Amino acid sequence: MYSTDLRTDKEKKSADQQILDDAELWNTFQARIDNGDTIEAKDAMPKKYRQTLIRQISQHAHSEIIGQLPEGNWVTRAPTLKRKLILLAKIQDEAGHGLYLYSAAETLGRSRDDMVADLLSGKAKYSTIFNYPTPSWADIGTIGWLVDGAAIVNQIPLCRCSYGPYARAMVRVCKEESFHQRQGYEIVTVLARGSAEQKAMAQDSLNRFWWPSLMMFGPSDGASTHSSQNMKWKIKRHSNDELRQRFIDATVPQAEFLGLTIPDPDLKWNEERSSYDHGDIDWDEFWAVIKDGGICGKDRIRARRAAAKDGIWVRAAAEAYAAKQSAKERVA
Ligand code: FAQ
Repeated sequence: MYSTDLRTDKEKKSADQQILDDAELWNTFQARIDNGDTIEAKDAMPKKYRQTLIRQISQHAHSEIIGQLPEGNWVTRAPTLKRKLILLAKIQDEAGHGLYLYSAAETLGRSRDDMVADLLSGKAKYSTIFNYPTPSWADIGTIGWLVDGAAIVNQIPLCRCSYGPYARAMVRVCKEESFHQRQGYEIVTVLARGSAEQKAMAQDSLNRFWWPSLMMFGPSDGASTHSSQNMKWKIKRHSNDELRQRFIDATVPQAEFLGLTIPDPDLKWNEERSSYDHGDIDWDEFWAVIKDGGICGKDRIRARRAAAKDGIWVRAAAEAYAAKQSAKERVA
């Protein structure tokens, strides 16, 4: 229904002819990347570059859309009217991020309908973090603090990604994520400074979300299939482990400031590296959540399928309205 592929049919055909799959043309493309050029939608590009971007950007879009669900769980139960308004605004921001990202991916030639179909059929991935439940109000604070915090660390470098439409979308997304992170940290601060029960609620939430937040950065570098090529193409600017370490180093002092304990007995400041050493991440859990959807995967997809079904009449009405408008314009 919606398409932001900016190319005309003729341009699409000529870009197809130019798919840069032989070595010499890959080199030409690589030289542009090395030169710091920004690649735009109408530029010729290797098929693999296009495909990897469609994969990453659509997964990212799906994460933003599915990411509304754990927070949506608390809209009707937010403790005050002010908290409810802030939460609603944040969830709407996440929807907006999903839409910019689907639009950025569409410039590469895949329609939003097709990408959403992949999500609803269970074919497409989205971030594992959103398959964890949010049973307490503290989880809303922890999501802002840790999940948006991790998202910022991962996404700031994406503002300099080689693909222009993705990089530009990321600038606004990161500004909004920054507000989200602060509001989450503020919720956790209030709880950590509140009654013993409230502090325990904040600690329990940190205990449940710490390790899944570290998994958001993807598998360790040795197991990351896409990193090496994506770093050559400047889609990625830093490895998964580098960004994870950056997040840990920034977040540990924030937890200490609140008097909360990071649930990692092996966490230790390493003077030599000027960085924290940390315990082993349970990669079996990570891969199991990807494969089976973890605790909430089935519910998440069920909720999106219901939303797609309930929204059929809205999309039909929008299409009918658009058709009427363009008929009117033709007459005028
Ligand atoms: N979950 O080779 P790599 C947010 C997959 S947005 C599930 O290292 P890559 C906002 C990966 O797809 C959060 N799958 O992959 C918010 C690949 O599988 P494939 C989302 C994962 O792409 C806040 C395989 O593992 N952010 O939080 C995950 O080079 C609060 C091998 O991995 C983005 O999407 C995972 N965590 O690096 C919303 C940022 N990690 O496709 C609401 C953009 C890896 O080959 C509330 N994406 N996989 O079958 C990226 O930066 C990258 O795609 C990485 C993964 C770093 C996520």
